[in-house]
Amino acid sequence: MESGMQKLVVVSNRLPAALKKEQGRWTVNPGSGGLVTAMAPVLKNRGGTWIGWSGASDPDVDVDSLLADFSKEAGYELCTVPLTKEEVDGYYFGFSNEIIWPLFHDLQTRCRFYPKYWRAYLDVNFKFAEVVARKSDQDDYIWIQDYHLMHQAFFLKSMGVKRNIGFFLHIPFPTPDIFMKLPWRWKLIQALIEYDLVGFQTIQDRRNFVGCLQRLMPEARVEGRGAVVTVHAGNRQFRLGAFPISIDYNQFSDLAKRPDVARKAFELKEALRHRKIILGVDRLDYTKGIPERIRSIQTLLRRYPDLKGRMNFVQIAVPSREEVGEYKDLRTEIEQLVGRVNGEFSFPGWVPVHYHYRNLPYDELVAYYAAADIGLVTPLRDGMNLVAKEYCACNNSEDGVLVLSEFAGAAAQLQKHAYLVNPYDMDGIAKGIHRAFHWSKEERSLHMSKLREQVRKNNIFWWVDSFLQAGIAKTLGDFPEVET
Ligand code: ADQ
Repeated sequence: MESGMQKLVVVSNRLPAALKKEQGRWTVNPGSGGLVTAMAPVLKNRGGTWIGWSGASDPDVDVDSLLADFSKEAGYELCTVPLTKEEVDGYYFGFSNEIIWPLFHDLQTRCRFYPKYWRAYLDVNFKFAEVVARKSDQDDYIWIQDYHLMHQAFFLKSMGVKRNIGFFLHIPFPTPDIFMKLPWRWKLIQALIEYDLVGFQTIQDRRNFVGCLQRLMPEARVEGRGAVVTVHAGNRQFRLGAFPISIDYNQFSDLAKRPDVARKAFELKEALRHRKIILGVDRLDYTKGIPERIRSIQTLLRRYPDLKGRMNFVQIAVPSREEVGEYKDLRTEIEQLVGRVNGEFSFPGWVPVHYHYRNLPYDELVAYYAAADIGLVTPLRDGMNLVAKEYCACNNSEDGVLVLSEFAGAAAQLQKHAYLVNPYDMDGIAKGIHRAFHWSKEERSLHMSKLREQVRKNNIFWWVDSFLQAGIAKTLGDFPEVET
């Protein structure tokens, strides 16, 4: 640990290592996402702790001893918040996934505003805050991740615990008209203004938050311009910022260059007889617009019959929230749609849609990215969307095209060089794909190289640095501009 640096305490719903029961035995599986990759060196250098739920609700598991070895190797402490099955049901599956997730993605009709969910959310947030209070001291910097834990600053203050504390929202923040539907809107806003810094993915999310705040507290005012501003609301003064999250660009680009991965990419192209590959990669979630995307492929083939036999659409769907009824229904809907489109167009030797419902190893995922001619990323709404950035990072040959939803946070940064589409507009997506097929090599390479430069510069390490700088700096200096 480097001396003189403020210790960092990261708090998220799940720890970066998950406990899983496999064949009757509990094992620790390290997480591999971008957040873990970016935070690990920072936690190691500054010294730090990551607090979260381990994924085990079984009272007989000795979680602490299971995590001790992992902590030693990682170089920072892992600390678990034990949760019962009932708590997980109410706070995670209930409040987080059935209220905040759909509401903040503008899908209010999917919300179940049950008061018992709200109570469970508060109870679990209080439990987390008790652990944060115990595991940190006044000089530490506390960084709370995401919508499951919006009440941390509020509860710490109510306990009389003083901390410098920041919050980052990974999902969008809705407009006032949508946010005002939340029965607990006032309490949530009151909780969020207790942070010293609240970070969003885009400037638009930040504007939406200010809009909601001013509906509820008309006297609230914003001072400053640029990526980080100061808000005065009642007796509170705090910072708001836009920090678009990103990926470890080099890790993806280098992996795509590795000879075995490049060979895999070539084998994929060969298996598909060097037809154009259109690729979709998502967690199986209703916000990702997968059914709409498959319908747009159907439209594409109906409108442009010359493409029959000349392209393949590959959709990789990563299993997610499988125990939830709505997600099971979505899976069925997608499978039926894939069947319908393949039934309508296939002929001997050609099946237009290839659908994979499984967790691919990373090198295989990267091989798909590297092989694809078009990255088709069309969420109905998304905080950022890392798949769009991963696709660009892996496209070392710079001859791919990114077709991107205008409602993904990533569009704010990538709009100049991606082909932007409305994910609800099947004709528009079909037209976009058709146009992208006809871009010249020069055009593709010009746009892709610009996209890659953007992702390489504003990578995940830049994201961590800029948030911490905004959270820890006493005065607001010059913050890198964020594209709106
Ligand atoms: P997600 O909704 O999960 O994240 P996204 O940003 O697209 O969405 O990230 C998905 C991640 O899953 C990617 O990093 C991808 O590589 C990974 N993945 C995809 N297929 C995989 C596979 N087969 N095996 C393993 N991993 C796979 C939320 C918000 C987003 C926001 C992120 C980060 O909803 O808007 O971008 O957090 O803030």
